[in-house]
Amino acid sequence: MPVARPETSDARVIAHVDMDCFYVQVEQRKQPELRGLPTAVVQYNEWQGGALIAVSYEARSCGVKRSMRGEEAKAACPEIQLVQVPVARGKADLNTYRSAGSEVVGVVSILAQSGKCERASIDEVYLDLTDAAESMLADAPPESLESIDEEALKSHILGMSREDGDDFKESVRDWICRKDADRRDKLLGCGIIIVAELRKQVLKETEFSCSAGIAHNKARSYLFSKLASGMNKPAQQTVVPYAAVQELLSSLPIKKMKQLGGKLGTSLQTDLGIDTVGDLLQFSETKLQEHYGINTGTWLWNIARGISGEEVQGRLLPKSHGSGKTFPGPRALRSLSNVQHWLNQLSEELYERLSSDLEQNKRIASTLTLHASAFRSKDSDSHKKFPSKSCPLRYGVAKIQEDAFNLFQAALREYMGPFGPKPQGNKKETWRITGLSVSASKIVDIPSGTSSIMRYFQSQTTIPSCSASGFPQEHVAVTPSASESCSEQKSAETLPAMPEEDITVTYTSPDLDNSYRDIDIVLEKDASCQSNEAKEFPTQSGTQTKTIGRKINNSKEKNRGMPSIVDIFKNYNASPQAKEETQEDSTVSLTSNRGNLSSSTNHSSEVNQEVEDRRDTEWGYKVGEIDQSVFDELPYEIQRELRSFLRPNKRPNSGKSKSGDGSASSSIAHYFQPLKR
Ligand code: DCP
Repeated sequence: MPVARPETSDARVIAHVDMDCFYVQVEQRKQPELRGLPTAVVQYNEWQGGALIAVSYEARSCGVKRSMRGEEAKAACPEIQLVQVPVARGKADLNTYRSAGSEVVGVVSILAQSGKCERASIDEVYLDLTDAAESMLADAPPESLESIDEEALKSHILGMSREDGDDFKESVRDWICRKDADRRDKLLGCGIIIVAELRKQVLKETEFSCSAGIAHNKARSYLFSKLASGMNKPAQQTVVPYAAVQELLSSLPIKKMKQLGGKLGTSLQTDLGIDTVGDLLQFSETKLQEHYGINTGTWLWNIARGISGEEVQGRLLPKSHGSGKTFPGPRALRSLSNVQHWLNQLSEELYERLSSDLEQNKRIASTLTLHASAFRSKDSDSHKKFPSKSCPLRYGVAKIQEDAFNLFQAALREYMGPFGPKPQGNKKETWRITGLSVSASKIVDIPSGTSSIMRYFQSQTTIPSCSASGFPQEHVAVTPSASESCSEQKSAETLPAMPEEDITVTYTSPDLDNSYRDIDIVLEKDASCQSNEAKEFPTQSGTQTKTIGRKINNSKEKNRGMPSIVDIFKNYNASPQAKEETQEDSTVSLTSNRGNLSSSTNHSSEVNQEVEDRRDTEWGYKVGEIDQSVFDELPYEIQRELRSFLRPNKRPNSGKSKSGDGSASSSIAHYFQPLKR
C-alpha cells in the first residue's frame, strides 16, 4: 500500500529521463543501417512471428504497436525490420539491453554532477537538479543569458498553447526568462536549460535519444513526464509548471496514476465511483482514511493535490535481480522434471547477474524468491494463486537451483492443498505451471577490503549437470511439511505480470514500495527438457582461484598444519558424499536445516545422518586453528559470526529470522550452506 510522506517545503527541480524506444535504439546502434527505418524488436517464436517488445517511432507511425505479433506488424507495415532478441538458455537474453541501460545511467549520473540520480528501470532515471538549478539562478539566471539553446526552446510547457508556430519558441523563451515568475517556476526555467543540455550530451555520448519530464517534485515529474512525454516523444522534453498541476490532475484517469493501476485503483472506481484523480478532491482525508487506512488515505488525499514528499534516491543500481519465463497454453509445464529444468536455467541466469553485481559493484543479495503462476485441471478453485516463497539466498548456482526447486515444491504443496492431488472422477487432479521466475533481493554493499570473501563467493560457481542429479519423478505426491523455513509473500503483490496468452517481456519498474525487478520472459521454441547437458559457467576465474591458493599456501608455510577459513569452507561445501547425494525418491519434503531449505530423501536418511555427523565435526574448528591472515581480511561483522561458528561443536544458528520469514536474517551463515545434492 502506498505511504504518504511529508512534502519538503523547498521548491525542487526533479527530472525524469526516459530513453525512446530503447531496445530498438540499442539494435540500431549495433546496426546503423536500421536507423530511420521502421524497426521493431521481437521475441521470436513460431507462433505468428513472435511478440513485439519495442517499436520504433517510424513503425509506430505506420500503425505498428507493441501488443502486435511479428506477422501482424508485417501486415501493418510491410517494410518493417524485425530484430530478434538474443536467446540464451532457451530464453530471452537481455544482457545487451541491460548493459546499454547501465551505460546511459552512468553518463546521466556524471552529467548530473552533484544532483542525486536514481535508476528507475532499465531505461529511466530520476534526477534531483535542485542544487544545479539554484546555482544557475544565483550565478547566471536565464534572463542574463545571451542565447538559450534551441533544444530548450523546443520544450513543451504544459498549459502553453503551441499553435503559434514559430512564435512558440519565443513564448518558451519568455516563460523561461520571466522576471516576475514565482521562484518555483524560475527554478523550473533553469531545469529546462540544464535538462536540454543533458539530453544533448547523452545523445552525443551514447547515440541514444531520450525524452524528459521536469517538475517541482518527483510525483509530478513522474506523473506528467510519463503522461506528457508519451504525447511528445521522441527526443523532446515536457515541463509541468506549478499552475498546470491541478488542471492536469483533474482530468487524469485514476488508473493512469502510479500505484493506482491495480486493485487500489479498481476499488476507487467501484467503491467510491472515482474516474479521475481530480474526483478524489471531493473526499475528505478522514473519509479516505476510513476506506483505505490512515497512510493510504493520506497518500490519496495528497496525490489529489499533487503533493508528494518522495525524494530522489541516490541509487544507480537495481534493487533486485530476477529471471523469469512464461509457458502459455500447451507449453505449460506439467512435470516436476520440466519445472526443475527451467528453474535451473533461470537460476543460472540469476546467478550470472548476481556474480557480476558482486564483481562489479561489490554487492550481495540476501533473499531468494520464487514466483509462479499456475492452474489446476478440473479446477474448482481456479482463482487460487500459486504462492510465492522466499528463503535466504546462498551463493553458488547449484545452491540457488536447489533452493529454487525446494521453494517451488513447498509452494506447490500449499497450492495443491494438504492432501496433494485429489482424484476427480477417473482422473487425478494435476497442475500446470504457466510462468516461473526467481529473484534475488535485499541487496547490500559488502564492506570494502574484503577480497578473500569475495574470491570465496566467486569460487562457488560450479554447475551440476541436471541429468547427473536425477530429476524427481513426475507428479510427485506432495506431502505437507512439518517445518518450513521459507517465508510466504502474497503473490498478488509480488508475482510479476505474466501474460497468459501473449508472450512478452514484462518489465516491472519500481514503485514507491516495491523493488526494482527485471523479468525477462520469452516463449521457448522447444519447451522440453530433453537436453540436460551441464553448462559451463563463465564467471569461474582460474586466476582468482589461483590467487586464493597461493595466499593459502603462503600462509600455510608460515603456519604449517593450520587450515585456512577458505579451506574449511571449501571442504565443507565440496564434500564428495554430499555432492553425490541425489534426489531419487519422489516424495519431497522441506526440512529446516540450519536455517535453509533442504530436500530430504526417503532412501538416504542414514546417509544424511552420516553426512550431518561429518559436517558437525567439520564445524568443530577453533578460532585459534584458523589462518589469521585470511581471517583478518574478512569484514569485522563476518569475523564475529565466524567466531561463533567455529567454537567446537557449535552449530550455526538455525537461521530462522526473528521476523519469522527467514529472509531478513542478517547472518551470513546461509552463504556457506552446503549443497544437499
Ligand atoms: N520492454 C519489454 N516489455 C514490455 C515493455 C518494455 O521488454 N512489456 C522493454 C523494451 C523497451 C524497454 O523495455 O524498449 C523500455 O520500455 P518502455 O516502456 O520505456 O518503452 P520504449 O522505450 O520501447 O518506448 P518509449 O519511447 O515509448 O518509452
